[in-house]
Amino acid sequence: MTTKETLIQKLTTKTAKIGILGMGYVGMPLAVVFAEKGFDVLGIDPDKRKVETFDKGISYIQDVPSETVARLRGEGRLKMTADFSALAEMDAVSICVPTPLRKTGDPDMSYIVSAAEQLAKYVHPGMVIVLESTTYPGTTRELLVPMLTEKSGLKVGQDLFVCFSPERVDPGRTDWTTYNTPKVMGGMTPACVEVATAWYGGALETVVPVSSPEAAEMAKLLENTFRMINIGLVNELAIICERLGIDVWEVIEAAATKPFGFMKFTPGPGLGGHCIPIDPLYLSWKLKEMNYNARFIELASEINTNMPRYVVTRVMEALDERGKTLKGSRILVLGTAYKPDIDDVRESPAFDVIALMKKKGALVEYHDPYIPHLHHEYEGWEMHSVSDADLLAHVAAADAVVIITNHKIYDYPAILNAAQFIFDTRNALGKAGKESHKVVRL
Ligand code: SAJ
Repeated sequence: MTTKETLIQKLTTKTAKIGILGMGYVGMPLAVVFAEKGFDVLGIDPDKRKVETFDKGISYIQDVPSETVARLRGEGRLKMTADFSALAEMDAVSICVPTPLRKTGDPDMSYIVSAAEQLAKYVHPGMVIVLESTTYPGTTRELLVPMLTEKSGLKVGQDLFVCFSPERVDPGRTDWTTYNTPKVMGGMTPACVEVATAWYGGALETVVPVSSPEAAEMAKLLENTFRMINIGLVNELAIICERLGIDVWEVIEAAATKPFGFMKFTPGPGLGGHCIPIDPLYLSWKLKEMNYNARFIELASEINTNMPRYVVTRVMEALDERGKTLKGSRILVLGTAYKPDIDDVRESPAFDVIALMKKKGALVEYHDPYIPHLHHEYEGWEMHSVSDADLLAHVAAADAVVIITNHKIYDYPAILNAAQFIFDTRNALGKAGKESHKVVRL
């Protein structure tokens, strides 16, 4: 049997040893899916605290229950280590490491590079490697493969099989999971796709092969750039409607009654999260290298990035109309997570709104039931959430309440009743907000 046939046999009989490099919000759910389907899985992560927590049978990932971790660990089907040398024993490895932005706004490829450096030490014939981290088109072919083959001399498509398969994990979502979300798979060669499909197809519901790693890398960027640009569109629509004296929320609801050819997005105080604000900039960065300026992406990103400043300007204008200045006013920000009903603040526009209002002399507090503490990475300030028990008292005392994140858990009628004035960036108050003289909406 050829190397490929032997590896496919190990994968289809689930005797292959699976390594997941990077056990975060992508790697851990993927490791669990493979282990649940009968593979022998080893999670490899340099963060010893993650390994220690795992070894106590505790999950540190919101979407993976601790009982699942404890059970799979107890059955010996899922283990974790911080020791990269374990890669030498692996037949199949998924790379699920972060791809953030540097402070300069350029892609930070350091996690992929260090993962590839570790893998290069232990890569061997009869191994399949799948990169899942969102990145610019060309990363697999131009960066990962050379690092894996230059020293080892392995031949891709013969004794080493390499693919790109974009992660589509949406933390907190329960309808679409790692198991049932279709998985795009782009291989360096047809044999690579065949091997990776034999592997992932044995655990996930649907694998969608494409012709190259670049096609798979670009598919992911299209998915999230599509969202970022459309959010930018409705954010600009909110600015336009305000100037025209038209209710943008009514306009969007009306447009959303169109059963085809339209997809609803809603305006907000800006773009948060570790995907939408970041992924499109990986694409525009790559294109700049080729002297092509992705104007759509740049413009939408500019509009989204400016939304926090626009919100603060609108709050200033609304206070002015009420005979108050932002300087010296008590402001209560409601909701600082980057989207409703989760405990993640990464890139949250709340940071920008709060920082801008502080700079203008406002006395800013916040409440978020999911975010007890805020630390501004660049400006260094720290804040603690107002307690749930004191929330309504602080609402009443504030010259302006600014709703940034519309968590479902809030008692909006009580907040509306207690407040002097509310600036609602999410239409969280709905019809009651539209009809109240105490409320201005984005
Ligand atoms: N946002 C708006 N208006 C909208 C939608 C989102 O202002 O109409 C804002 C959110 O408040 C947030 C940011 O954009 O600050 C991103 O929101 P998101 O709903 O896109 O949530 P994310 O960042 O968690 O995106 C993830 C992505 N999943 C993956 O990359 C695997 C994205 O592709 C999903 O479509 C999205 O979840 C989802 O649908 O929940």
